[in-house]
Amino acid sequence: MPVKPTLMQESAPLVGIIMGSQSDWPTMKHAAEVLDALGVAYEARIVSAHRTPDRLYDYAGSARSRGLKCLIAGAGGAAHLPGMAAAMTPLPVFGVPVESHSLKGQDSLLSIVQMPGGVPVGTLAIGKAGAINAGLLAAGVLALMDDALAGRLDDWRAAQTAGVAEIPVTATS
Ligand code: RP5
Repeated sequence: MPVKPTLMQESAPLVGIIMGSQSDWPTMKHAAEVLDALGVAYEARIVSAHRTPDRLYDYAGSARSRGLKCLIAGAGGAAHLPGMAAAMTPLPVFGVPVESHSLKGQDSLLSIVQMPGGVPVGTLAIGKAGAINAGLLAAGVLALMDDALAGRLDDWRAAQTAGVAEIPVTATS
């Protein structure tokens, strides 16, 4: 099966999307899609706290100096990635608990959310909703300093509101 590479954007990335495994991408791609829709430059990388600790050290340690403004980190199971990233960068880190097979992501959620005071990870919902909202939060942070992006975010929210029907319908099969 042909492999579709992650979208590479022209401008320098402002958001780093990292995940512990290729298997996290079907979840984390939803954060990328939100950033694409809002015109926010990002990069996506597989960086495992357990399997590639040196890559994590290099990535998180250089994130700010490379111009990134925040990180979105997704992992499942014993999900140390967001917390370890937060330990090594002062950038805001948004953690996405990826749904695991055995415990349905409750393990991921608890291992990401229970950070000690002083090393924050802004933890989102388990799975797709969390990834989408991490993308929106990252965009919201950047929009504080970018009026054009703030306008695009307003438009995105208005479109979402306009897309909600007032009257429910029964689907025909
Ligand atoms: C974690 O282990 C990853 O974030 C992933 O969610 C989980 C399973 O990884 P794979 O065994 O599918 O590579 O580190």
